[in-house]
Amino acid sequence: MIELVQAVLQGSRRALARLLTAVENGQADPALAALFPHTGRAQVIGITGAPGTGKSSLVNAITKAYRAQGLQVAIIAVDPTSPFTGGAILGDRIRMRDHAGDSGVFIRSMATRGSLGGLARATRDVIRVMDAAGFEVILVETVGAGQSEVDIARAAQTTLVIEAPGLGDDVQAIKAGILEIADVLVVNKADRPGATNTVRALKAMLDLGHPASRSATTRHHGRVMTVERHTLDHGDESVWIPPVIETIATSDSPEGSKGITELLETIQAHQAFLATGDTRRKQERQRLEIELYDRLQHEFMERLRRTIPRTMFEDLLQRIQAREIDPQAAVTLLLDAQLSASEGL
Ligand SMILES: Nc1nc2c(ncn2[C@@H]2O[C@H](COP(=O)(O)OP(=O)(O)O)[C@@H](O)[C@H]2O)c(=O)[nH]1
Ligand SMILES: [Mg+2]
Repeated sequence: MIELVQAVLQGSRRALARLLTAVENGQADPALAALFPHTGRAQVIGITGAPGTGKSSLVNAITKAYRAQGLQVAIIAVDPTSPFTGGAILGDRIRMRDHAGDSGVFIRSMATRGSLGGLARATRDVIRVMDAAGFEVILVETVGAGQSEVDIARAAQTTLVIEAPGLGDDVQAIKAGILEIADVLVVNKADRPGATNTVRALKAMLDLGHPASRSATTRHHGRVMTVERHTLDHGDESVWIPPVIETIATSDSPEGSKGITELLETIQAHQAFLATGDTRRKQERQRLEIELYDRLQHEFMERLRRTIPRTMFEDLLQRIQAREIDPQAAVTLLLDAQLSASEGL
């Protein structure tokens, strides 16, 4: 394992692929511990949104743009709805042939094999390994549908939420929770009719979410930039208001691709915003806090399952249903049993 870690740190792509497989199988804890001091350098960008909005196409376009700047890019495509060889991921693989033979691009697809929570944990680990392997930019594509995707997106420093016109009721696809995690809102397929309406609807939703934004927002070339909030209850803390960017991710439309440069500049602006004062450190701390509790909870339940016989759970359930004890009392009994079992070890 130590040799594998060394090889990954020295940039071996083959070692990286092998280690990632071990990570996904949950067999790489010592390697992850050894790599951890080498993490925290990469720019992690989450790309989330409903299926078909053009996330993979955008990832492709963004990757090209970063490669043109000479940056090494890792891509993680997370699709919880897809079995391991599922259609979406297969499609992505084909699209990613664009980058075949470029050692500055590394692509990894992930699909759920167990719980969605397990997928979120594995994704965080994969991000770390790629970070330690020296990738400057890590793009994480997730299907924005539920809480777990939100958790995955939270692993990113900058989260792009992708919308597209013509996918049903304008912004209906965007749920409030998804909007909350957006640092940048992207209306892709700007070549399609209805894009302007989608932009307008998103901006209206943003104004609702950030009541102070209308008055306090400074506009720079028509774009919403970082603002100072001047309301009494918020002090004068600097706030990021998510800009809305229009893009065309595919280059085969008559107009060619559009908005990619602006999107990269906006991501850069958000990273610069994070770099001001304490923001990045606070954001990372919050991220680590969520992760710590998540891992603790998971590990604790695992230990409980390992030490307490299945029959005890079933017996307790029966007694609860028979109204002999209440659920909280059962929890106390389980915790006591766990405690005495671990003391007996
Ligand atoms: N017209 C148009 N089509 C696009 C654009 N971006 C992506 N598409 C197409 O939309 C479909 C879904 O794109 P994909 O990137 O797979 O979406 P994902 O499911 O969000 O990853 C594909 O057929 C793309 O070629 C765009 O900007 N304009
Ligand atoms: Mg996709």
